[in-house]
Amino acid sequence: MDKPKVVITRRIPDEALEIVRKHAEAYLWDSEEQPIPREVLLQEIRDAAGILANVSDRIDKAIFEGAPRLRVVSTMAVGYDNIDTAEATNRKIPVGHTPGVLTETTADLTFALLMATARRIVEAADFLRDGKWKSWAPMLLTGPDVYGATIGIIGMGRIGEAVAKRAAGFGMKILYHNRTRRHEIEERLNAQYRSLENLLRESDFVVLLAPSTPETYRMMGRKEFDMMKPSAIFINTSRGQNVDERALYEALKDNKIWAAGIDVFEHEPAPPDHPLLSLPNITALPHIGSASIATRTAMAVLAAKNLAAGLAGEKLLFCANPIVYND
Ligand code: 8YV
Repeated sequence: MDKPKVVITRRIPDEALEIVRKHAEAYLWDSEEQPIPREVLLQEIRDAAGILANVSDRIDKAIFEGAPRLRVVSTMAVGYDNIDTAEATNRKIPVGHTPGVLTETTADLTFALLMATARRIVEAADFLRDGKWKSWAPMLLTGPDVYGATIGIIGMGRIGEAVAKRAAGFGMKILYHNRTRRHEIEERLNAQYRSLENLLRESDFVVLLAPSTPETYRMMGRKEFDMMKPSAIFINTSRGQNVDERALYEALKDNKIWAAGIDVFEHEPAPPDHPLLSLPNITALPHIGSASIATRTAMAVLAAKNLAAGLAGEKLLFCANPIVYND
């Protein structure tokens, strides 16, 4: 019997590609630099039974309408805000994603960004490389301490908890805000629940880790930045859509907050002339939260397994819309 066709929108590690090729004929957009053009995706999806996508592919209604044979969508990410899951659910198409395998790696990067922003590590490395190190001065390149400071985590899911664990190791006071209270984390990590407003007012580091949903769209805006301490640092390793970038720009420019470290933008890839990149008090990264070799490989393998399960008519290992399995 002929294998079903699938579309893979990016070059993925061989291990994952082998899993896909066991179960399907793969159309592979074999590039790490260029995203698959929309017209190529629309063309290739017409007779495909599956798609292995990632965060920068918009899997919207037009894609579903143009893919009458589609049986499974699998994304190599924990977040699936780029996929019209409501449309997938209407069509009884399961959407696979990759939670769990990236938790610790993303928490590492979140903490690295927090430390880099506080201790001005990128700026200091550039200072040295640019030949600006002429003499030692007591207050040269100084920043706030991380050890013993108060961290406020917005979004206490898997990654939030992993960041809290790291914060505990740094002797930090841990505050959190979440849709639901997590009593077990409060006990285990000595974390304290706060309203969003109180968290913003009390924290030295505000770390945003909420998923991107209609409710969290631009949840950090002018009002929220105004509530933060002028000495506070804002970190975002979730989604750019959760932040009003203009309000962040103004808060940084007018020194309403001390600095920010961000791994995500509302529109990615962000161009080099993005206004936020013109500011001295921001450390910005190109969405590398989960970018360790082992984790990206594990994500690709899990995405391939979700795809294979969907093609075989089996339940996905991790499904974003499990409602499709209800009768
Ligand atoms: C991924 C992410 O690197 O998993 C997510 O939701 O944002 C990152 O871990 C990215 O989505 C790659 O597709």
